[in-house]
Amino acid sequence: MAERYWNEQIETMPRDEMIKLQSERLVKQIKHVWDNVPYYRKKMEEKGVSPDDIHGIEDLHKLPFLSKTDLRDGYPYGLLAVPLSDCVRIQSTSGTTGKRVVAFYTQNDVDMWEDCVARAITAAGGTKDDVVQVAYGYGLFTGGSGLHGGSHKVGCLTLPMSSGNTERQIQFMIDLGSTILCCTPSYAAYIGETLAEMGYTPDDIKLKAGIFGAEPWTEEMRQQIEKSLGIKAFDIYGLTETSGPGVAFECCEQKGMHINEDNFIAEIIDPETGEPLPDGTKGELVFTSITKEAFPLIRYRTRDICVLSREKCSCGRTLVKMSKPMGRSDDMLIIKGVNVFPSQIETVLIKDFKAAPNYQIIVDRIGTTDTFEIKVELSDDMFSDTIKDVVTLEKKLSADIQQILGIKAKITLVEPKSIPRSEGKAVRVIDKRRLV
Ligand code: DLL
Repeated sequence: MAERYWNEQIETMPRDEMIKLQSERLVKQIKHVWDNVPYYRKKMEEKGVSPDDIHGIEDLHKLPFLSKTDLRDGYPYGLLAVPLSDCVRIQSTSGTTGKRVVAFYTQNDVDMWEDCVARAITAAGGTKDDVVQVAYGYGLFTGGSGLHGGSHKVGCLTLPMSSGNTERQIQFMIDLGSTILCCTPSYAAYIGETLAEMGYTPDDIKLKAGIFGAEPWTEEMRQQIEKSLGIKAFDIYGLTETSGPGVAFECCEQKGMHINEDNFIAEIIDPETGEPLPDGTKGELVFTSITKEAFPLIRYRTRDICVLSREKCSCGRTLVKMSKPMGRSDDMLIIKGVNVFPSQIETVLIKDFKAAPNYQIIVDRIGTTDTFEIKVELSDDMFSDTIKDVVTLEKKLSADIQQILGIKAKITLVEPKSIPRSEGKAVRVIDKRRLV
């Protein structure tokens, strides 16, 4: 089947034309923030740069970075670039520490955002004939309203379920024939688990695709979700600060996410030095939003670690691709001096368990020594195995974890269903060291 695009002209635009478009928009955007946001003007003046120095994307590196701290300092209106009366929406991050970040949208900003999500839904095979079940949380979180708006734009029949009430999700899915499910990957795994518990198989539902994001998930988890729901699972990326989901989306190749470059210029930098790194190098993702009116972000440091690739994609899109984020630089745990990303642990667990495991990473400190425990839930099948089998599994997990991370973890196997399920972003790490 021929690949379908939401905006073919943009999604398959030749590179030189895209650079020209980005450059024009960047020049305009820099003038906009200089004229309307004193905070930006001050930061630019401190770096000795003015709009006269910015002629195109080749000058991007001259501009100062913006971090979450800047957004918190500017809370709530400090980075607003239009009169508040021109704004039609506010969304906010799910941050649990410190002040939340609030993002503002004009009607044009909402239209741009929904257009980006419409591209993602189309790339996942969505058309106006689809029934889209939105099981991301609604409210200040951008997941629900973002997918909802994109689904409307495509003309899909939209089911605004929000997250939670999983049995009811499944009942509606069956009764109303949902064909596309949108939620976090951890919630998709939970829905798959509940479907089986309710005595259904993937043949009893009409789902064909899922659009999952908002948290890191591994290839192993993708395979497990695809199997449990009988679908093709697509990744979607975004953050509140840059509008929400839809900054980047996966196509049929399922190998990296295309960044909507006509709206967001992506860079990879060395997180330590801030130096831009070439495509293909792992580093911190930085975005400049070149079309947003109300809340433009210039060189915003996402903290997400990934790789950009400009290799030709079989879907025909020319938009640059980002790899799945390999964790956030601020999510990385340092345990006994070793860098640990929860996704590394998930990969091992799924490999050894052959299924999406439910797990929790617990880090603590006794005296000056870190303790590192991984609680892993046994499946019903394993629970009925002999003690000997369970001990063997525990040993294998422990050895595999040590091999990947270079440090030893205490593996604790726990009863089925004893680890809390997630209906939104999963909380995998309990770092008790931060509490003191
Ligand atoms: O999570 C927006 C979103 C909603 C994206 C629904 C996709 C789907 P925040 O709550 O501001 O916004 O969190 C943004 O979540 O910096 C990443 O660390 C992480 N994240 C988002 N999408 C992915 C993904 C929404 N596909 C932060 N894979 C980002 C891995 C992701 N991490």
